Parts: sequence; structure tokens; C-alpha cells
Amino acid sequence: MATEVKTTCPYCGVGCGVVATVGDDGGIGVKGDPDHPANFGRLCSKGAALGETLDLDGRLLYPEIGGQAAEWDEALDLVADRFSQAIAEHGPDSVAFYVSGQLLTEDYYVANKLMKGFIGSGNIDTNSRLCMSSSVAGHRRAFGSDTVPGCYEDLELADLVVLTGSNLAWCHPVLYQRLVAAKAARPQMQVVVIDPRRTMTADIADMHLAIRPDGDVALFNGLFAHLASSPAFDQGYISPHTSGFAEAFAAASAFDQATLARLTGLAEQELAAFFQLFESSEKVVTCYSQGVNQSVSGTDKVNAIINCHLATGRIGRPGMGPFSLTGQPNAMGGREVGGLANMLAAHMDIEKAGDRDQVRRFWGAPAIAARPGLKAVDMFRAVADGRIKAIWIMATNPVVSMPDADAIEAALRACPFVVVSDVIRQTDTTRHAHVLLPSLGWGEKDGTVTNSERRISRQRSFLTAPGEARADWWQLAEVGSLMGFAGAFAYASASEIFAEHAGLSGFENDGRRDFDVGAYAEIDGAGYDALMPFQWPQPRGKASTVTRFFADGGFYHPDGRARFIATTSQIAKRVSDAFPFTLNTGRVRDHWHTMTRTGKSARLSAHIGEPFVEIHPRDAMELDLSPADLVVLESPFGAAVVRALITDRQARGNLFVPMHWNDQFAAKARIDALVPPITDPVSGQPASKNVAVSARRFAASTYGFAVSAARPEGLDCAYWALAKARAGWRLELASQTEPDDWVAWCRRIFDIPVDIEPIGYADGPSGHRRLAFFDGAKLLLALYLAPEPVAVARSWVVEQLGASHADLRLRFALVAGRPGADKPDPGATVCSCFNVGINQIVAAVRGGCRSVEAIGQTLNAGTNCGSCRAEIRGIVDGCLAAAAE
Ligand SMILES: Nc1nc2c(c(=O)[nH]1)N[C@H]1C(S)=C(S)[C@@H](COP(=O)(O)OP(=O)(O)OC[C@H]3O[C@@H](n4cnc5c(=O)[nH]c(N)nc54)[C@H](O)[C@@H]3O)O[C@H]1N2
Ligand SMILES: Nc1nc2c(c(=O)[nH]1)N[C@H]1C(S)=C(S)[C@@H](COP(=O)(O)OP(=O)(O)OC[C@H]3O[C@@H](n4cnc5c(=O)[nH]c(N)nc54)[C@H](O)[C@@H]3O)O[C@H]1N2
Ligand code: SF4
Ligand SMILES: [Mo]
Repeated sequence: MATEVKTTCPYCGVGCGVVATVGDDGGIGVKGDPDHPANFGRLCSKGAALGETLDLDGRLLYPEIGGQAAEWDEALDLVADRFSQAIAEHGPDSVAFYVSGQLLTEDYYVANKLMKGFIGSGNIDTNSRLCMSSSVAGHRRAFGSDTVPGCYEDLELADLVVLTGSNLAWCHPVLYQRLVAAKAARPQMQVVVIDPRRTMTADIADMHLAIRPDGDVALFNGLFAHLASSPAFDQGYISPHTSGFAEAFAAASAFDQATLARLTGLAEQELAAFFQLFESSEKVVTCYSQGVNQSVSGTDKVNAIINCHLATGRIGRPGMGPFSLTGQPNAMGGREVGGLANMLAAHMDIEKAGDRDQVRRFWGAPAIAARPGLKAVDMFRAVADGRIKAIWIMATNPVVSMPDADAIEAALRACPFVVVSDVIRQTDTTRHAHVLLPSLGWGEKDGTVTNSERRISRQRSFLTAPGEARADWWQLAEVGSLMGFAGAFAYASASEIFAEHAGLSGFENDGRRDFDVGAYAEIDGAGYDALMPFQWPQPRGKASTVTRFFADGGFYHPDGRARFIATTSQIAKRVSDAFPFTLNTGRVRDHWHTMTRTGKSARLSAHIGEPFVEIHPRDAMELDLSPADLVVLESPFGAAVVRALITDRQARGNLFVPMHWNDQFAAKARIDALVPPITDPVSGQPASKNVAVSARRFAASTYGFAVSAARPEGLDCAYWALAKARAGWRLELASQTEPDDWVAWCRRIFDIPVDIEPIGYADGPSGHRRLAFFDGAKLLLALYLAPEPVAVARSWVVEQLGASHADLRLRFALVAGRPGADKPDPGATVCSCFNVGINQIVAAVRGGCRSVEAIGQTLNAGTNCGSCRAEIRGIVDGCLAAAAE
């Protein structure tokens, strides 16, 4: 009998409930939990493919010291010794932890307690610095606490949903599906998308405002000034519950309409239409994510948005409020335990003596940190210049994800002692570790996460721990004990840690702090096992039904009032003659961050298999770029080579490159190597979305496409990009110099035995060459080379990896790169759930399907997770428009 375990998806901050089943044969099934209030049974493509990412291929299974397998005792002793030694010689600020919003709350709590309470330094920061810190700073400035006032239901209840700097369709797909369903049920609901690009999210938009990069403060200032002289202005809310209106209003009214139009890049009519819509829609939710946070004006953007909601009193009531969409599964939990260098546990303030004293007493801590620690960018600067002698990196991959990533790599290379806890053996960061610690991954570990709407859910284990892997909290607690703090770190289980965390949240709270889950301070193992998803606050002794904050004021500044913030950020001019393009970076639908997990799934790798740059057709023309050409991007900090994706979804002068590709999957596509370490002055969050770069065509003499059964090793072409396929790997490559002998090159890179002879052909005039190697009926490798980007039926070729090639005709069809007439090429995957390609969808439209629904009925595409529906609509509309021309 298969056992069912209820757990939570480890990807985005929507925090969907998952039911995992492990069959008698060890097979793992994953489906949406119909009872979970975040998703009511839905999952997106990433959640649905979780089962494909749990194999042990590439897993880190044993501790390692200096690249050699080691015992836990040895490794932990070494970590404790080296940290203690640095502290003894250079003081507590000579060590640091760099952790992650992908830790569970319990892991995070222990990390923060050890660093801030016992080592006595503030030097623990987290990848949330790159993610949510502008939202945290904006909330704290406005509300006096880091409180998300609303909940998901507000998106369904609103008459107007504004999505700014959010590609909800790809980054929070299940929440997007809820919005789509609500709009379908109530078509009068309006959706406005504010994004320099026309993303898939814009598919449901009634209005898409293609804002100039970083034009948001000007836009929301303009809106605020407009609202202040409109009937929507709510003096009845402002007078009793807020302060600072006059200064904020003065700052917001600085510009006339023409200046606003210039600063936002929007037409005056667009501005007027948006302002009017916002004014007349009482039930309005403004959702924002990284287009807002990741900016030099990120905190001001957040406050400019909040100002508009405070001015209209539209906050904390059903269907109303500013809503920060959190990225990582436990971005919120990390904030609750105070994982940021400038926070203290349980939403307390490290800069307040009273708060420090409270936490110190609760922990029985010897040496609570007296001041904030270094924020991520500054922390790695301190690693680089030798102030930090030992760093422990846990559940994050900074050599890929931090700005000025090459400098991060150099800093780690120079650091005397680097510890990395990860689930994957080989990442761009683990290669610099002196000590590698194997962590439990999703499905193995136990704990809690908090989603964007303050809902705490359990992640439960349903797999046995592989190899010697251990929980992150256990690793931290062991080191804490070895450093001499045994009493404070004697945890036997995650539930004990959760209970302590809950206790601290309620400790001397009395409603003065928003974060209070004191009701769970006495939870035991059984209670923790059975814990159902719940929203905070849940104070001790009174069952709380609070789902929203601030409808009636009650802010957490000492006077109980919210603050309007005068937002004055101007747009810094970044581009120059030498670096004329604005590079924007972000996400694609089916990959997660640095791809250590989604890169394992053939299904998820089929949607977009290569790093790319979106570029406007006219910019492409000026650079002499044809579709599928390669492009070199450069900034003063670094360079990348990626595929050109020419599209008018992109504005002129702007480029977009995904953040995902790393050195394991591409030759040179760590895009953060180009991003300068420029940060928001309030939050310290890097400005990852507005980078000045140059672009030029990469002049390759040879392009190649290959499928292979084995993973290639030691690739030496100037460009390559590797993706997992169902029965092997797919590879794109290009080079400016040729190997002397391609057959010998194939043998070396793909480990082809010498006794296997290739079949192939070379066409002199066109320069096209093909090579295929078979071991009996099994295809080992097919390589297609051409002087221009290779045109073969890629999806079909990829499918041939698992097929039998006993039939010689099939071998020759493969070398030709063309399926027979009876086997059409499905084309690039659009729907990953049912593996439906673009050519199949186009054929179905030609066959009479006129809508996304009709495509679903014919091909099943788009009928499971729904993440691809926007793309399908684009294809259907494109075909119908082409047919009408
Ligand atoms: N598929 C997938 N989903 C994910 C993740 C993932 O890796 N993959 N990661 C998760 C995490 S940690 C996060 S933080 C979230 C991020 O979720 P999002 O913030 O939605 O994703 P991004 O693609 O980073 O950026 C969102 C949009 O901001 C736009 N933008 C850029 N500059 C500006 C600007 O100046 N103003 C405005 N208004 N918009 C701008 C970009 O064009 C982009 O479309 O996604 C989460 N979900
Ligand atoms: N240019 C640019 N850069 C960006 C962004 C952007 O939009 N543009 N976005 C930023 C944002 S919002 C974010 S959140 C970051 C994300 O950036 P990262 O946090 O660096 O990305 P991940 O790939 O999620 O890294 C997680 C690491 O933890 C490992 N891991 C997975 N599970 C566990 C576990 O249970 N325990 C341990 N110890 N390890 C585990 C994974 O194998 C992986 O190596 O990137 C930031 N960087
Ligand atoms: S929307 Fe997708 S990635 Fe996000 S939690 Fe739900 S299933 Fe996971
Ligand atoms: Mo994030």
C-alpha cells in the first residue's frame, strides 16, 4: 500500500500543499493537496515535476574535507575549531553565515540563534537580501513592522489587481491560476500589469503599462498626488491612523504630467487611464515582486505603493491592500526568525536595546550581537578583503546568484575557511568549499515554512535520509555545542525548535509585536506531526481569526500610526555609449534559480533548454542579429554568451536574460557576473534588474546540436549549453575554432569507446556535417554541425535517444535530422505536463481549434497545471492572426 504524506512544495512562496505518495516499489507520486488553502489541489509545472528531481544523481551524500570523504565528527570538529579560532584571534565579526530563504524555519532559527546570540555577531545574512529586503525595509518604514497585511483571497475579491514588477504567470503560477479563475467568474474585474516587458502575465491584463525601467517611484508618486485630490482620498483613515502625509504629498506632487510621462516612459493618456481606474476601484490590491524590490530605489518603490493604499484607506480589508509576493518557500519564515543581518528574532529590532535584552534573556545568551551585521554584498566584500576569515554558506549558491558573481568567486577562493552545506555535490559554490556538509533535501527533511500570506505549513519527510545526509539544523546545533554552547543547542527534533521559536514570538509580547505564534509554544512531537496549515498571528490563549492587518490602524510604530514616506528617488542614468543597453534579469517558467534541482528534470528542461537574451527586433537588426544567433553581453564586471531571442515583447534598448544558467549547464551564462554590486541605500538589496551592458553578435564559425546518452565532460567550445533529456542529454554548441578531428573530439567529450565507429556524412558546399554513434541498437550520440545555427527537428531528435535503432532506416533518418512523414516533429515543448510541442499546437489550430480550451480538448495541453495556457493562447492567436492576413 502506498503511504500518503502531506507536505509543502519547496519552490515558490505561494506555498502549495502537496500530497506525496511512496509506492511499494519506491516510486514517488506527487499531487496537489485539495485541502490546502493556498492551492486547493492545484500545482504548477515545477510542483508537478517534483518527483523527477528526487533521484540521487549528483547528490552530496557524505561530508568532505578538502575534497576527500570524511566522517561527520571530523568535519564538525574542524568547522567548530576553525570558527572558534577565528573568533579567538580576530573577534566574533571575523566569521559569518550566509543562509537562505530555502531553509526551513527551524534551520534558520538555529543559525540565527548561534550567530546573534552565542557567537555574538550580527554577521548572518541571507539570500533574502537579494529578494525581499526592500519589501521588509518598506514595511518597517511604513508599518513599524515587517507585516504583510493581506492574504491570497484578496486577489480574488478585488475589483482591480495591479501587478507591478511581477511575472505572476511564471513565478507564482498557482496564485496566477486563482486570479485567472476569479477573473473568468467575474469578468468586470480589471488587471493591470506594470512591467517593461510584455510577459506571459500580461496575457490576462486589461492594461499593460510598459514602464521605463525603475520608473515605478515616479508612477506611484503621480498616482498618490492624483488620489490626494480625488474622491478616493480617505481623510477618515489618514487622520487617526497615519502621520507624515504632508511631506509625502509634497514629494509626490513634484512633477507635472509631461515630466511623469518622461520619467515613466508612459503616455499621458496611459497614466490618466491608470490613475482613473485606481481611483474608482475601492477594492484594489497592488501586488509586487522583484521588479520592485531589486532596484536602487526598491524601498522607495515599496513605500510609494503603500502610500497610495494608506491615502485611500484601502488596506487590510477584503480585496484591498499592498501585497508583497514572496519568492522563496520560506522567505517569510526567515524574516520571522530574524535571519537578515539587520533584524533580530521574532520580528524584534537588533537596534533596540530593549529588544536585544528580551531575546538575550529568553535564550540565556552570553553575548547577544550589539549591532547589525554585514548585509550580503558587504559581507562578501569583507570576505574578499580578509576581514572575514571563515564563512558558512547554507542552501544558497552565491557564485551564481550574487551580483558581481566573479568577484564572489574570487572572494571565496581567497577565504581561509569556507563551509558549504548543500544537497548537490557539484555547484559553482561547492567547488570552493574546504568543508562540504551533506544536507537533507525536500522529502527528507522536516520542519515548517511560511508562505506569502503568513501561512505556516509543514514540510514532512517521506523518504529515508540518503547516505550520511543530515538536517541543516542538526549541523548548526552540533557546531554550536562543539563551540561550547551545548545547553542552548541540545535539540532532539525540529518540533522542539519550533516550540522554542513559538515561545520567543510570544515572550513578553502582549500584542506589541505583529509576529506571535505563542499558541504553539508547548507543541509536542505528536502535535507537530499533525500540525495543519495556519496563518499568524496565533497568540497564546486566544484563538485568533485575524487574517488581515491594519483595517482599523493598529500599526507597530510607537504611536500606533503608519508613516507616509516621502519617496524622492530619481532614476539613475546607467547606460552610456560604451554600454548602451539596459539589461533586466529574472526567471523562466520551468526553472528554479541556479537549476541545481530543476536542471535534473527532462520535462522542466524541455520548455526552455538554453540561456537566452530577449531583444527587440530593431535592436537585433542594428546588431546584425538573425534569429538563433549568439550574442556576447558585456558590462564592466563580466561577460556572457547567450542565444538571441528576438521579440517585440521586449522594449527597444532593453534586454532580458534569465538568472538560472550556471557553469554546470553552460559555458558562460552566469548573468550575475555582469551585474554590478550596486544596492538600495535603505535595504542593501542589489539592483539586479537595471544593468548597463553592451551587446554584439558572437561570430561563430561552427554551430552544433547534439543528443547523447552520457553527460558530456570537459566541454571546451566557446559556447555550449546542456540540458537534461528523457534518456540522456541535449547540447547546443558553437565555436570560433575547430577541433582537428570531430570524431576524436566526440570520443573524448562523450566517452565513446574506440571500437565504435560513427556513421555520418559531410556536405562540402554547405559545410553541414553529421555524426552518429550507436552501441548495437542504442543511440549513444548524434552530432549536427553547420556554419550557421543548426536547423534540425530537435524535439524529434531528442526523442530518438530512448528509441531502438535496430532499423537501419531509422539510423539514416537520424543522421538526416528529419523524421519520416509518419512521425511529425512535435517542436519545442510548450506544455510540460503532457509533453506537447509547439508544432502540434500549430497543427491543431490549422485543424480547426480556435481557443485554449479547444487545444486542451484535442491535445490535453494546458489542462493540468495550466502554467502554459498563456503561451498556448499566444500561439493560437498568432496562428489565427497569420491566417487572417
Ligand atoms: N519559475 C520560477 N518561479 C519562481 C522562481 C524561479 O526561480 N523560477 N523564484 C522564486 C523567487 S525566489 C522569487 S523572488 C520570485 C520572483 O518573481 P518575480 O518578481 O515575478 O520574477 P522576476 O522574473 O524576477 O521579475 C519580475 C518582473 O519584473 C520586471 N521588471 C524589471 N524591471 C522592472 C521595473 O523597473 N519596474 C517594474 N514594474 N517591473 C520590472 C521584469 O521584467 C520581470 O518580468 O519568483 C519565485 N518563483
Ligand atoms: N541577476 C539576478 N540575480 C538574482 C536574482 C535575479 O532576479 N536576477 N534573484 C535573486 C533572488 S530573488 C534569489 S531568491 C536568489 C536565489 O539564488 P540562490 O539561493 O543562490 O539559488 P538556489 O539555486 O535556489 O540555491 C539554493 C542552493 O541550496 C541547495 N539546496 C537545496 N535544498 C537544500 C537544503 O534543504 N539544504 C541545503 N543546505 N541546501 C539545499 C541547492 O542545491 C542550491 O545549491 O537569486 C538572486 N539573484
Ligand atoms: S505555484 Fe508551483 S512552485 Fe509555487 S508552491 Fe505552488 S506548485 Fe510550488
Ligand atoms: Mo527570491
